[in-house]
Amino acid sequence: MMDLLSLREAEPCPGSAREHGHHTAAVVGLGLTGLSCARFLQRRGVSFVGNDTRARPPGLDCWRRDFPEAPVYVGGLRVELLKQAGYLLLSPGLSPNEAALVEAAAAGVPLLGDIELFRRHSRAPVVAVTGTNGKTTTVHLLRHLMQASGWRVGLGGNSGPPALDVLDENVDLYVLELSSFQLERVERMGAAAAVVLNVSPDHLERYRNLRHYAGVKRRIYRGAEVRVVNLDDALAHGCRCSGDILSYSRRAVRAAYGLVQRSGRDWLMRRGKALLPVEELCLRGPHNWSNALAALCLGEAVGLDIPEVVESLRDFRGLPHRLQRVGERRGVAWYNDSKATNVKAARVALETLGERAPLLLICGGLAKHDDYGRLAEAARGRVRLALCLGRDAALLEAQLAPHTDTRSCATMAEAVRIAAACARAGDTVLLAPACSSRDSYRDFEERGEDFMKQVLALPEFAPC
Ligand code: UMA
Repeated sequence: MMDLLSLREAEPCPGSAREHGHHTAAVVGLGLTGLSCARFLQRRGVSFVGNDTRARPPGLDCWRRDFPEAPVYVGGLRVELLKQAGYLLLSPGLSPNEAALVEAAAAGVPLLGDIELFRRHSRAPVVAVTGTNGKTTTVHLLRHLMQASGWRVGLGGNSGPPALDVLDENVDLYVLELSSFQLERVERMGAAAAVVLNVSPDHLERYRNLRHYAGVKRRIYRGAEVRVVNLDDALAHGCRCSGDILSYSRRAVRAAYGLVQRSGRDWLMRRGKALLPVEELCLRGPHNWSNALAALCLGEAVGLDIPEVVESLRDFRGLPHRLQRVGERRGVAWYNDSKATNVKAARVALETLGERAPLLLICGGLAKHDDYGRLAEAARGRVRLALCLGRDAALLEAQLAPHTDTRSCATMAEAVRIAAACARAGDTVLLAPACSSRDSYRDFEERGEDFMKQVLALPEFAPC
């Protein structure tokens, strides 16, 4: 039988599962990842089937158009089909506790993810980044720095494009953003450099507790040549793995990279030497300075000349929907942090922007297994009015009401209208939902775009 797991063979061999009328691979989940797995298998001439629990998964039409030869089954997992496959390629959103998957695994069918496949087939070094918050900013910043130095960089993973879609690009280095869901199915990442940026409660519907979630994140360090370590977050770096360590911290002086105060200004610092004042970065807030320190460590770990590229930090403008300054209207600043989908991220936004101005907060959506009392704590003394939206608006209102005025809004348009009417010169209006967008939107990006659309349509609005 061909080496099913390495999949380096293009053709099925005599005696293979395919010859017996079975399929080599079963792609489970017809979302973005499932489609990227199918493209990968098709490029290599491996036969496959598709299966999804949903009656109309988002990738179904695309599957039927692009892989007409590959049978597809929707509306439930087919345990007999899965047990006959050579291996399963699971999408990250699917819990491995699904009964059919447990049964297939018990029958000896390997359960892989797209990242494991990527790892086995990539021919360039990989930098791997995970963390509850800041992953996307860090990977884009790292790519920006590497490109400024002439490196060809393939970027993919959790914030897209799916990793397997960038696998065949001609690059010097891959930078992968990885979620805990993706890391569940990775045995040994073997990255050139890896980091867990931070760990705070998220996805606790899938994990037993925070320690379990943190442990899954730290799988990213397995086999790493250099472990980049955030000394400010104990949950992020406790790991008994081999490999060199490169550390950063906003506090500890013993870290290789950190912050230092010189003449009343905070500077990014490398081994005691000041690099750049943080106020010259477009990225705002201490959490983003941490992300910048992580990107510098990762760059150094793979051979980037940091003093040479440090100037390029200045022109990295950040990413949409992440504490993005939208513009100003009648002396009121407007920010879009739709990506703040959990309490920790929303707290960071409140702490960062609430330093300087009273806030009007737009929040809500689909609440997570999170401590919304902690959001209320951060709102106290900072938020003048909270406008609560979405399915769990009442839950957020109940938590916030002891600390600030609250209003419930039916739509984003209504929230923006009320915020515009109530804001006074010197205030800041901030969208930081602390909730998933999935009750009303496709994703946080669609939610952020809706917010921006409403805001940009306000009379006299001056965009950035
Ligand atoms: N689903 C089913 N039945 C199935 C398969 C999936 O109900 O048979 C559901 C899942 O439970 C989930 C949804 O469908 O609610 C999407 O799951 P998926 O695995 O099909 O998702 P993809 O479309 O492949 O997108 C995934 C990542 N999504 C998740 O991990 C949930 C995307 O990250 C990622 O961009 C994409 O792969 C490419 O790598 C998004 C995300 O929300 C941004 N990630 C989470 C996060 O950042 O917190 C982890």
